[in-house]
Amino acid sequence: MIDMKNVLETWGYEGNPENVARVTGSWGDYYRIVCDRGEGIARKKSSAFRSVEKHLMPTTGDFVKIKWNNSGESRILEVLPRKTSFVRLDPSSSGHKSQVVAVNFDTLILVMSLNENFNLNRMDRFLTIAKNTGAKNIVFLNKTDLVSKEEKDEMLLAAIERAGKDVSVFAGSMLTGEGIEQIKSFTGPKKTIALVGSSGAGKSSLVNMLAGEEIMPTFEVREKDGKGRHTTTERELMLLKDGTIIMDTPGMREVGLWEADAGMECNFSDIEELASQCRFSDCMHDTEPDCAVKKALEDGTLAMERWETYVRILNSTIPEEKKRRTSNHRFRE
Ligand SMILES: Nc1nc2c(ncn2[C@@H]2O[C@H](COP(=O)(O)OP(=O)(O)OP(=O)(O)O)[C@@H](O)[C@H]2O)c(=O)[nH]1
Ligand SMILES: [Mg+2]
Ligand SMILES: [Zn+2]
Repeated sequence: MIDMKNVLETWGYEGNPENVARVTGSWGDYYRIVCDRGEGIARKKSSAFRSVEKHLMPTTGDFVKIKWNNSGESRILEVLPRKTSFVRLDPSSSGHKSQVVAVNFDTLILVMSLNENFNLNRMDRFLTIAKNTGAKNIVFLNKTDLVSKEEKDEMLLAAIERAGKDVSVFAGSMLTGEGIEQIKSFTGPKKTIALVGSSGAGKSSLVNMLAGEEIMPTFEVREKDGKGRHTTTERELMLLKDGTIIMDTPGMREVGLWEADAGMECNFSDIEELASQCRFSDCMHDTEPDCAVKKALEDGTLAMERWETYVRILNSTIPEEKKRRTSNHRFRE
């Protein structure tokens, strides 16, 4: 028999578990919850959420206050403050709405495969958000079995360099198990790990490898371009036998930005530092004299590709953020 008294604690909750549950999945208006009373289905108490913004609605990974119902649907009364959250722009809203990808995680793993999916600019865009969350960030370069040792080393080195010192980057294969030990050094009881990345990168394969069994369906990528088929369609929070709590998410083609402030500073601090050395504080880095950015681009100390990434990222942040930060940048797109 499972010790029902401490269920919520094994799902990562540290406070008083009375009337608290964790959301482990959601389908439309229905949520799957787990708490010390057991596992159940819940819906929002509508009057309690009438004026709550969309990104603060209950979502997979949340701890919520509930009114438990032993014989039917429980009611969600309130979302408890989130320890961490990974939020992106909702691509369908042309940049006006945010979308919560994962909440209450201790470690965020960006899974990127070493085939056509490998893209350092995309990694940058993920990390720009990830560096804001306060969680430990990992980049896992998957599918080493598909590339030569030299190719692997080259891509690994480039990714380590680009990710910066606070991010752990390693490579491996969820076909051969290479790299799983390194990932396991971040797993363990009561720790929540969230997986993000493109469809087909191998997020669900990683879950299965950690679980030691096929608990998530996976599906082969398209042969012609290595793109995934969006096999995982809902976010799901699972408890593994070793006590690790893991969240699998559907693949994201791209990640918009939101609240990218601090992340931007630490990821592009060299560029911000450069821009601060221009003669004019409102320099457009165009025709102005003594422009430090232009000079660095000319003498090669700032790579054009990196500058363009920076401008493109600024271009995808929320409108207010964009206005404030990019009023002095000229866009190439
Ligand atoms: N060769 C090779 N194939 C792998 C590796 N890891 C995963 N795959 C395969 O890649 C395909 C996609 O893997 P999934 O785990 O379904 O990818 P996903 O990131 O969960 O994709 P979505 O659920 O669509 O977001 C599957 O056919 C896996 O078997 C690896 O290390 N090497
Ligand atoms: Mg999947
Ligand atoms: Zn300038």
